[in-house]
Amino acid sequence: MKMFKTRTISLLMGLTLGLGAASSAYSQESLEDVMKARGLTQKDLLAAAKTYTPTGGRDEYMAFSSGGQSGHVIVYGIPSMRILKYIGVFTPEPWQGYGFDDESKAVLAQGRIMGKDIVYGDTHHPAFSEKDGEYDGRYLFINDKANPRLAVIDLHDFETKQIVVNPFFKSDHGGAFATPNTEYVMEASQYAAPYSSDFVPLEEFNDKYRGGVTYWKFDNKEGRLKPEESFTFELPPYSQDLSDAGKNASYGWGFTNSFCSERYVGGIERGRPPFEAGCSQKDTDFLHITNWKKAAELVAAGKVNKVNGSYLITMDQAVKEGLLYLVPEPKSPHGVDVNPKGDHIIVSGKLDSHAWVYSWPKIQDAIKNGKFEGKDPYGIPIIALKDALHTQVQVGLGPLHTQYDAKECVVYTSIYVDSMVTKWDYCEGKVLDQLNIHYNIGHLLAMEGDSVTPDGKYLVSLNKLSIDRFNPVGPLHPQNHQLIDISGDKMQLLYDMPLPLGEPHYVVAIKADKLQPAVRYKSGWNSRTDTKSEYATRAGREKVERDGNRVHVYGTVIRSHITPEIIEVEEGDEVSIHLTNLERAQDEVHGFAMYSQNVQLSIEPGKTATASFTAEKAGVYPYYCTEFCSALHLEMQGYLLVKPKGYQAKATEMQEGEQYTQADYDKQVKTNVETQGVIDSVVAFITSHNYKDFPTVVALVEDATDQLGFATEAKTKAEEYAAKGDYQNATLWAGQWWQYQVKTADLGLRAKTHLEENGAKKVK
Ligand code: K7E
Ligand code: CUA
Repeated sequence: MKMFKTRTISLLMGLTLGLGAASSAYSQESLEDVMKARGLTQKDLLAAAKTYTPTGGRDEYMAFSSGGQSGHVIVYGIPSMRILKYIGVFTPEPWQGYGFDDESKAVLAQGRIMGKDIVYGDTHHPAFSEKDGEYDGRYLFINDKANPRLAVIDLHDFETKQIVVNPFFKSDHGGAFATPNTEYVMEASQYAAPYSSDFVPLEEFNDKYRGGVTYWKFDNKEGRLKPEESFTFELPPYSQDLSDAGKNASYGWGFTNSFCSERYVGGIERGRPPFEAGCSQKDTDFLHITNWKKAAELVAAGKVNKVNGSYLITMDQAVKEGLLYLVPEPKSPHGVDVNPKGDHIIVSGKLDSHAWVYSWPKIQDAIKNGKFEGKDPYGIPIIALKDALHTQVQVGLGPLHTQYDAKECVVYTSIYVDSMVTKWDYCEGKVLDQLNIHYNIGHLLAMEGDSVTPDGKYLVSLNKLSIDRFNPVGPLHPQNHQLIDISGDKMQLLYDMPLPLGEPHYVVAIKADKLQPAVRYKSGWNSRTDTKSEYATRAGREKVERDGNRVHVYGTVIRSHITPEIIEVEEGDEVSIHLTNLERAQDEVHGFAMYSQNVQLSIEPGKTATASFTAEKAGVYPYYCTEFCSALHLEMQGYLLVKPKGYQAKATEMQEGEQYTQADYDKQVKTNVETQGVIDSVVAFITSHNYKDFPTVVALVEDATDQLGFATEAKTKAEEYAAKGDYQNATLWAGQWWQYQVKTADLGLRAKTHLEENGAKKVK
C-alpha cells in the first residue's frame, strides 16, 4: 500500500514534468522493408492508406449493423471498420447492464409474447429516423424476425428505449423501414399465420392464414412508437419479404415484395414435396403496393376497425378504397429498393439473373386509369408487368439487394450466387463494372444509401460466408464485411472485417457528424424512460428505507467508493439497490456486481440504476465495481450482509488489521502536502491558459474541484481526530484525504494534457 502511494506520486510528478515532450525516436525501418517482410503489394498499401486511421483519428461514417441472432446492434466506423459498440436490443447484454437493472428489464418486458420473456432476437434490418428523406441522426429502428417485434434505439445515448410486439404476425421480415419524415415505420410479416393465437389447421391456409404490413406510428417528439395509432394492412398468405417506403415522387406509398405467392404448404412427412419445390413454381411473385397516406386518413376518420386491439385494414376495405395493388415481380425476389427520386423501384429475383426496374409514373398511370390485368384470388387488382416495367437488366446470377450511388442512375446490386457486386445504370439499363467479392454476398450498404441524397464513397459487402478468410476459430465462422471504395469508376476492394456476433443482415451508415451523443446524463436519470429517476440520490443523502420486508437502498457511486459500503438485511427481504453515479467526468462509468444474485449494473455518469432481488439465503455477499475506474478501483467494494431471522450481534467492535501511531499520521500528512504541490502546479498551468475555451477541460476542472472539496472535508476530519489524539482515525482520514487528492490530480493532469495536445494558449 505504501509502496503504491510512493509510486503513484512519482508517476504524477513524472507526468507533470515530462508530458508534452513527444518522443523523437523514429523507426529505422523503411516502407519497403515492411512491404517485403509482410509480402504486401503497392495495391495493398494504397488500400491500407484508405482505411488506416491513426491513433485518435475518427471515422467519417458510423455504421449500424444488425447483430443477427445475437439480438444486438453492432456499431462500427467507416472507413476504419473498427467496432465501436454492441447495443443490447432484444437480448440482455451485461456490459451495459441491459436486462439486469430494473430500468432496462422494463424495456425487455415490453417485448414479452403471450406472457413469456423472449430474450433473443433475429435482427435483420436497421433503419434511421428521417426528416425530409434525410437521416436525421436521432433514432434507429430494428426488427426481430423470429418474434415479430420492432425496437427503438435513441442515438442520443445509444440505448434501447422501446420494444413493440406486432399484434397480428408470427414472424416479420419487411422491417424496419422508415417513411421520409418517420411518420411511420414499416414492418411486414414473413411466414403467413393466423392472426389469432388459436390453432388453425394448415388445410385452411388460404382462408385463415394471412400476411400483412404494419405501419407503426412514430411520435417524433417523444421518440416512441405509438401502437394505438398504428395500423396494419391485411395481405394474402404470400410470404411477404422486404419492404421500402416511397419517397419524393412515391411519397405516401409503401412497397413490399413476396416470395411464395404460390401459397404452397409443404410437409415431407405427409408425403408432400417440400416448401422449396412448391414455392418456386411460378415465374413471378407479387410486389404489394400500399398507400399509407390515405390509409392514415381513413384511420383518423374513424373508418377502420380494430382487431386484436389494433387497427386492421382488411383486404376488402383496402381494395374498395384503392389502397392496395399488386404487380408481378421476378421469381423469389429478395429486396425492393426505391431510388432517391422515388420514381423507380428495383426488385431482384434470387432465381433470375435480372434486376427489374419499375417505373412509378407508369404504375401511377395504371392505377389512375384503372388499367389492371386481373385480380388475385383475394380480389386485389394486378397491374400488368408491361404497364409497370421500365427495364430489365442482366446483372448476374442470384441478385439480391440494391444500393444507390450519389451519381444519378448508378446503382450497386449484390449478386449472391456469382459472389460479386454489379455496378450498373438503371436509366440506360447497362452494366458499368463488376467486382468479385469474397463469397456469397447478402446485403450491401452504401453511405446514407437509403436517404434521398446517397453519398456514394464507400460500399460494404456483407458476405454470408467467410470460409477461408480468417484464422480458423472452429466450425462456426464469423461473417465477412468487405469495404469497397466506390469513389472512382472502378470499384476497389479495401479491407476485410470479420464480424463475430450473429449473422448481420443489413447495415445502415450515417455521416458521423450527424450524431451528437451525450457524454453524461442529467443527474439521477432513468435512461430508459428519459426522466428523472424517482430513486435519484444526491451525495450525502444516501439512506436505507424499510417497509416490512421491502428494503430500498438509495446509494451513490463515485471514485472510489460505493455508498453504502455495508448493507444489512434479513433473510427473505425483497431488496432494491438504487445507485446514482455522481460523476460528471467523461467515461467515468462504475459497475456494480454482487455474488450469486445476477446483479451487474452499468452506471454511467448521472445515471440511476436499480438492482432488485430477494435475499433468499442468510450469508455474506461481497459486491464491487466492475469498471476499472481509478487507481483505487479494486477498493470500490462492499458487503451485503443477509442476517438470519432474529439474529443477535455478538462482537461489538471491528477488528482492526493495523494500528496507527502519530508517526504514521505525520508521514501521511507529509505525502498529502507533497501531493498538494503537484495539484497546485497543475492548477497553475491550467489557469495560466485559456482553458475556458475548451469544454472538455471545463468539465474536468469542475469534476476536479468537486474532488478537492471532498479532500478538504476528509482533511478536516483527520485534523479533528489528530487534535483528540485518536491517531487511528486521524491516519485513516488522512489516507482518504489523499485518495481525493489523487483523483483531483488525475483529472487535472488529463485537463493539462488536453490543453497541451489541443494548442491552448497562455493568457497573461
Ligand atoms: Cu438476410 Cu434483408 Cu433478412 Cu437479404 S435479408 S441477405
Ligand atoms: Cu468504480 Cu471501479
